[in-house]
Amino acid sequence: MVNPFIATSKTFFKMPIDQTDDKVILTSSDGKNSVTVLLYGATIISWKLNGKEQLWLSENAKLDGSKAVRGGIPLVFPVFGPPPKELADKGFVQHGFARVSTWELLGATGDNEIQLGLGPENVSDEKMKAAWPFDFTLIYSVKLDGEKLHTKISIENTDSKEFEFNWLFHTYFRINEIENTTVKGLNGVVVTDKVSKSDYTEEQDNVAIKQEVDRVYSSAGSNVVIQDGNSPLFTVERQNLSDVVVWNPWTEKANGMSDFTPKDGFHKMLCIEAGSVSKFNKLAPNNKWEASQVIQSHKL
Ligand code: TA6
Repeated sequence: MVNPFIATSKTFFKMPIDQTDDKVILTSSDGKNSVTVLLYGATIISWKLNGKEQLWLSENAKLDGSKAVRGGIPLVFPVFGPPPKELADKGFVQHGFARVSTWELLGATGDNEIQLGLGPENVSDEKMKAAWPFDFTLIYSVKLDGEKLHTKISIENTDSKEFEFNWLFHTYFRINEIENTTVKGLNGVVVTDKVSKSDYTEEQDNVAIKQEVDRVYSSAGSNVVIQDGNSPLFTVERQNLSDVVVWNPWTEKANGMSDFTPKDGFHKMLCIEAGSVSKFNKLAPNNKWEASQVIQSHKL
């Protein structure tokens, strides 16, 4: 059951909110900043500051509910990456059902924040629901705050049995040029590198991206900063999200994804993904788990 005690969309908005049948747009009172959320997957598909897009979205990202959105901020729950075999055998897909289910707009909870909800009744994929048969309530909050975007998740176990899960914000940042881009704040962090198929400790203060990168930085410390040369582009602040995934598909993998266009678009995007994915989180009945990320743009 989705929490019924949330302000309904009839709540008075101090910031304009426009809702169509498949998306909701929250605009700042000065009209300069906005965030667009597709109800499918509660996927943020646009975040604009002074009219300037901050996120990367593939030119042929599917926005019709036919598949997970290629870009923006897809949501990963209850499993990150390829599912364990016992789930895969039952039809569970990579990154779970949150990003491929249609969420409910619950309404505004302040003058610049909206909430969306997901429960088992919203998961249309019956195989996935049967493979992960738990009662739960997800409440997702999206808040515009000047040059910052706050995204917070609350996961409640409304079942009588404990369940375990991963959570991740799969954020596609729009950058100027990948060859000039580095990531600061990961030195000294243990890495599971899916490309080199090795584990190591990051030694670079400024991690450069010069080829396909697909790494889970576990228990990363402080904030992570995406830099263009010596200039900060974005700061990613995490609460209760110990891990950071760094992903750029580069040429071959970009060519292999039909919904990734333009094919050289990997030069203009970098995924820095705040999550809790290096191990499963256990949640007992009637307990809640909350986490958030605050992304700040310095591209103004
Ligand atoms: O977050 C990195 C990752 O797990 C990569 O391994 C790559 O698969 C990426 O997610 C995109 O996954 P998707 O299922 O959206 O194609």
